[in-house]
Amino acid sequence: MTRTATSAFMADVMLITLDNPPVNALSNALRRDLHEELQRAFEDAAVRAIVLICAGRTFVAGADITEFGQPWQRPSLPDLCTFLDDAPKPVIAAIHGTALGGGFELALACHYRIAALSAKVGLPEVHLGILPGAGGTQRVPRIVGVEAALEIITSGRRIGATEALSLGLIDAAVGDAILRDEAIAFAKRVIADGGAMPRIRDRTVTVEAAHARSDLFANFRKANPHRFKGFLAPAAIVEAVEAAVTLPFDDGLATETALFERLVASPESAAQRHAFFAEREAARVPDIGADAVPIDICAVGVIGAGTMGGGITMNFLNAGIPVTLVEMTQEALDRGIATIRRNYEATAAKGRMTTQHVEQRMALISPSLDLGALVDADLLIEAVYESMDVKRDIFARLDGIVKQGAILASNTSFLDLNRIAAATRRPACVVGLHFFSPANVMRLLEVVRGSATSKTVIATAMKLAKRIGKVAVLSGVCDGFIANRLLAPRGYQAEAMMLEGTPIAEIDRALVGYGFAMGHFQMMDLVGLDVIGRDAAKRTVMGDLVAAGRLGQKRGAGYYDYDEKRRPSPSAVTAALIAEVAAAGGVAGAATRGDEALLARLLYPVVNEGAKILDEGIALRASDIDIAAVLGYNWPVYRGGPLFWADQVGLGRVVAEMRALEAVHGEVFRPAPLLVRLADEGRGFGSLS
Ligand code: TC6
Repeated sequence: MTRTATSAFMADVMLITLDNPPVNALSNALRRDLHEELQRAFEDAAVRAIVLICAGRTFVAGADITEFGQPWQRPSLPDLCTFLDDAPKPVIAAIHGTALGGGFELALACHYRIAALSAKVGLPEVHLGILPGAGGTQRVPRIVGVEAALEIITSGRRIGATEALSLGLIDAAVGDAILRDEAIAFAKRVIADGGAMPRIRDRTVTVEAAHARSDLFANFRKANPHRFKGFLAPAAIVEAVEAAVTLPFDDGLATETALFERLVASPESAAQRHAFFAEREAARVPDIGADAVPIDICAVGVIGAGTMGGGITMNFLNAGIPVTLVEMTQEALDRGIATIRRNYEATAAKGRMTTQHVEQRMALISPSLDLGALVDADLLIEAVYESMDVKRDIFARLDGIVKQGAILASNTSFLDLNRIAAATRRPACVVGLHFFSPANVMRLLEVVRGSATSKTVIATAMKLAKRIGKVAVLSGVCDGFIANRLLAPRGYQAEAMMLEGTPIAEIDRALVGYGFAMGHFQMMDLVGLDVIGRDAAKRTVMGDLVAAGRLGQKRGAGYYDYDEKRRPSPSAVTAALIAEVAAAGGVAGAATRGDEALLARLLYPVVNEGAKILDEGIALRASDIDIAAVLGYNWPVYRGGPLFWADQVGLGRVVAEMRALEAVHGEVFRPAPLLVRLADEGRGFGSLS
């Protein structure tokens, strides 16, 4: 068995190198090997100081998440940190890449930390529904104070070396190339200065200062409600940090361990871990291997400077890739560019970027009214009006203009990509790149594979997605692709229940209670009812609302009435319209009441659609469908996505309840064959991977 930790002795200093690719996660094997190496170094009289350093691209990126849920093998990570805390000689952590979670906690249990200037540290456990369970909640407040610790641990943000140095989280920052030499030199200085072994656990100043401020924790919760809603971990983090203030160090650690154990066993954490791996798994396309070499994307062309085109453009500017932005009229072009600038300036005003960065990004745009300006682009993305004729026309024209090998992408959200591709003589170069609005914010990118799309093009799109900070999910061609098709039934059911007499506020409340940021009708009002395309031939509540000038939040009235602070309240006008439309359509039925019944009605059809999408081969795997819902539709991450959630409910129960709904509401609730098969076999979607 290869050892994951090895030692080399260099005059007084033992250099222990951790080597567990790809990210040096603290697996059972690594902890055991590290413990043995440390033990040897502690016992060797010739060793006077120890440097912990990592091979490969990063310092330790955390505990090994794949081993969660199994009992710890000894030494556990907290044991290892205590072992370091009790070390009889100075230990120095030398950090490059990212020291995250348990990796940073390991470094915090050392006496000193030296980092490469490009390194980042952080405690991102909150994103996995857990807390730093190896002393992080006890040590960080002892360094940075309680308020800063709460902010760092509940946000999970990564902290660059310079900031970490100013916060005292590390003791030195040095050039990347000289980290190893500087760490050894640091160790030698420590030896020369008498071998001091400062332990963070012994620091008391900051936690004692918090004793008198009992309101600190309540205030933090109040100031950050969005971090707490629905999630278990942030509240547990606050409790653990509070223990750092009120209890001696070892008792605080015991509290932290108990909270960690509770969280790691929770369905919420299981769901968040599922999302973590789903995000990474999505990048793998089984039939695309090393033979499909992605092409370099050095210049991009975007056609259409509207809301989508502008947002898409920003992704590339942010990644330093120049964009030629083409519109039909000067006015539309100017408006689009002004919007991009305004977005950047708003970010700068919040202190999240400098004005110099704003100008650098804006300078990467070449505006044009001429498709001919796209001749040198490696990738063209069409983001114009959703009309097959318009799109086919643009693709045919682009075909005559752009260079050989360029990729032609459509941002269509539902049109048949194969028909668009057929308008060109190079369908192998055509792909769908479906961004979600706002395109510069939402992390999902559906990469739509047409029947002729080449492997090179798919490989390029998947790689590019990562470069621009998106999570790519591969979709086959169908109406709505994965995410829109998946979520459409939720909207249909919301509207059906509305006509049957269920108050829209109750429907929305059930969705918000489940964990969505807002309900279906609130969402419609936010987007704007005039923006959402409707079947003009059919009388709908939405159509009537638009006709009455109730366009949504922007007009202070849509499904709801809004006050000047944009707070919604039920509208008598809407209620009357609903009753009229229901009567005109002859809608019968009774109101659905109670969150459980409402959620079954709203969300089981989504699960069912997911089963169909999977069975038809539109999605590669169940976890792709989950991550598309989480990242494209803000499905609450602590539910893991619709299929993971259905597994947790139990597919047997889902099918039984759907059959009961089918008896009342008809075919739309008929369980899909895959769902029935899995339920009959007592399996879940998770068993398919
Ligand atoms: C913790 O520490 C708790 C402590 C308390 C204990 C009491 N474990 O993201 P990438 C895999 S919780 C196992 O594509 P990047 C990942 O699945 C942990 N595997 O690379 C992928 O595998 P694949 C707290 C892990 O360069 C491969 O490594 N730490 C882990 O874009 C490459 O990953 C975190 O939450 C892990 N901890 O980003 C940090 N981490 O190739 C989580 C990664 O088979 N990790 N893998 O698909 C990250 O944020 C990023 O991976 C990164 C590297 C920034 C380290």
